[in-house]
Amino acid sequence: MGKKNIRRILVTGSEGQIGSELVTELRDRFGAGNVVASDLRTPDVTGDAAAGPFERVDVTDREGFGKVLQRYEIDTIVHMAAILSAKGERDPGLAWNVNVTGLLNALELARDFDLAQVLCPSSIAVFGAGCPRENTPQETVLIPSTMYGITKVAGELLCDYYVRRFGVDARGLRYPGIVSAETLPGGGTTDYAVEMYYAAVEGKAYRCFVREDTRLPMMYMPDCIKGTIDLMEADFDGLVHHGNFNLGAMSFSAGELAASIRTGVPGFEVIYDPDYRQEIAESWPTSIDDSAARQEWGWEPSYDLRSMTKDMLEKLTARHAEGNLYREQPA
Ligand code: NAD
Ligand code: AKB
Repeated sequence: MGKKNIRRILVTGSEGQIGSELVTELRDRFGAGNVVASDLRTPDVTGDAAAGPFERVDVTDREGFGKVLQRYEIDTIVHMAAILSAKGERDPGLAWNVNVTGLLNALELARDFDLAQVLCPSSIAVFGAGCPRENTPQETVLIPSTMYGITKVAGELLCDYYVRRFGVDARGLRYPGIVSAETLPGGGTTDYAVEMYYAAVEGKAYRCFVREDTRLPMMYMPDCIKGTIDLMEADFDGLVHHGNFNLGAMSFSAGELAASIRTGVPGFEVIYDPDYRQEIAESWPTSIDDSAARQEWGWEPSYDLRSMTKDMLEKLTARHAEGNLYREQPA
């Protein structure tokens, strides 16, 4: 397991917040023609996705998914297709179908085609009632409150089962909330962290859907991409865990984020107006113990809140000046 060179990669959910930036980085490393982007949604042909192949793949359709693997002689699936927490609460059945059936299809296809690797992210959403919220350990009770969290626990268990039972090299990381400047987030509880930067750069007040004192673990996109690729490349034999690595970087409250943004945009105003996502946020950790990832494959983040804010404001301000701030995902 994990012995073959990674040569031909299919990224599912490639039009999403993480997939869109991961495809660019994977193409830089492995060659544009070796990284096939795929999603339900068709990309903007003038964007980065045009730099390599794209196929429309619905991950819940195993046959169609398999045909693309065959056509491109794929040996690695990076499985980013998912329905996130807030959207998942609006349609729990869809979240189960995409997140669990979609992953099961990826794992079964990995057996059928003897793939070298399947990587599927998990989330801090696996945690819930009964787990310590501060410095949440790798091993703890997993009783999530959302359908999204339930699907992520199921996904971790499926990955570990396929490793043990069928010898599939399946790997996964529990990302915290991801902050990024390229593609807007796709319907999660941590979306406020990204939205706050956009509002500030536009000179608008931001209506924040969690309370000022809501503290969550977060990570800047360059660290998310680095961690994902580092785990893909880690020696399988050195891994004790497989589908569920805690991954930490920074932790801040909504109020601390607003204060950080004010260092670059003085006078930026935030109105706190919590909705149903407050309860979801409160069920998640405030910080994460990621020592297993550090020990087993050398995880180490680079960005903290200050350096992330500096970079986010520089990037978004430059785009705003060009009249190209929003690269919005369709609903
Ligand atoms: P996103 O919502 O931005 O993108 C998901 C993509 O999946 C979308 O482009 C969507 O069109 C696609 N998709 C939905 N249903 C599909 C289907 N049936 N077939 C194919 N594609 C489909 O999500 P993201 O933020 O890029 O997340 C990627 C992964 O990382 C997910 O597993 C998510 O749970 C995980 N994660 C993300 C965050 C975060 O803050 N972004 C945090 C923790 C975990
Ligand atoms: C969400 O808020 O749903 C995601 C996540 C932390 O999994 N960003």
